[in-house]
Amino acid sequence: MTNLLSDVSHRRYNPLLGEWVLVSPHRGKRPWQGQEESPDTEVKPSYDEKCYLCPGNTRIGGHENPKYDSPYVFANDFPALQQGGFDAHASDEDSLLRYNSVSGEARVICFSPDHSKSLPLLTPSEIGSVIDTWREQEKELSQKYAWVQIFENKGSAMGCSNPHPHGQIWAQDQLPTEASKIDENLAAYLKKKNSNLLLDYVNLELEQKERLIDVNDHWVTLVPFWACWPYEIMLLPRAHVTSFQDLSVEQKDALASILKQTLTRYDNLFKCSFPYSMGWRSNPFDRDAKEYWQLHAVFFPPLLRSATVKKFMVGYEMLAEAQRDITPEQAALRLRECSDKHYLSSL
Ligand code: H2U
Repeated sequence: MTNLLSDVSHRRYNPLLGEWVLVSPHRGKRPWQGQEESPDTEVKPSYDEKCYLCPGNTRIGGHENPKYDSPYVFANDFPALQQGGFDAHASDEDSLLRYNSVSGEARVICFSPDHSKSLPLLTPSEIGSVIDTWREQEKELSQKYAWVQIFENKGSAMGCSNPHPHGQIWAQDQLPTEASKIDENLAAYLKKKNSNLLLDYVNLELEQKERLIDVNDHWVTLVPFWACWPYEIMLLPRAHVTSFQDLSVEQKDALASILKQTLTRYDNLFKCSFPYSMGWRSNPFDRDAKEYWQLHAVFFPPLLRSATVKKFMVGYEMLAEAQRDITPEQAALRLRECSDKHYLSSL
């Protein structure tokens, strides 16, 4: 079937979001005279005195970072979410001018004290410490909030404001829009098939093999059948795991290892520090959702043909439906063919 889909326009269905994506494989050959990005190939110093996130430096709001030597978390100095919300009733549900209050927190996590690193350049044990921090943060914030969003914007092409290796954690008292759609679709699948959608999906991909990138005893990275972004990736556990709280030591170590392996392939694809927005989705914490949920991460990188040519989600995508050029199968093949030894390690 995917042979047939490799050269003709077609639509694919994303069962998590309940949305379609238009796939146009033949468009990869069109010329490009538009904007080009500056690839991030700069080798940075281990410490930058001007960086707001380096150990010992003063942040923009006047707070001083400790001289940390492992992942360091602080409350975002410009939080998008505030604790307590505001003291007013939500608007009438039928109103065209609908609103409600929201309460939450936003934190920043520095992955490493070393300014020159990124996740794939850390050792598996250092990545393991980042995973431990994600788990601790999730544990604490899930006591208070329904949704804990762990994410990373990497590279200026994805709006990252600082080159120091870091991510963010936002938590809020109600499910945000994407999480709500996914929760509904996963619950509906369980009701209809008496099965867990993402466990069924990972098993199907392990059988078909066409969209896999890396596989180990506990985890799989793949380009989802319904991917929108050219080199979009999904990282899935092979067993039923609903949040970071469920991870065994073996699963955590295997996660550090597959993150390093697949993110190294990303950097090797265009020989640059590969930009992306990535994020984890754990089960919501305000309901009994464990049976139908499955912990997973998604990576949305903007680059399309080279380190300088980016995919724009504009016109048709903003007005009608997401669209992609190369097929997910072609993207997975290209990533599989990249070495898992980082190009900088041989310089
Ligand atoms: P991004 O690179 O994804 O923008 O994340 C960096 C975050 O760090 C951003 O949300 C925060 C910004 O508000 N920040 C501080 O809280 N303090 C600072 O001194 C610099 C940046």
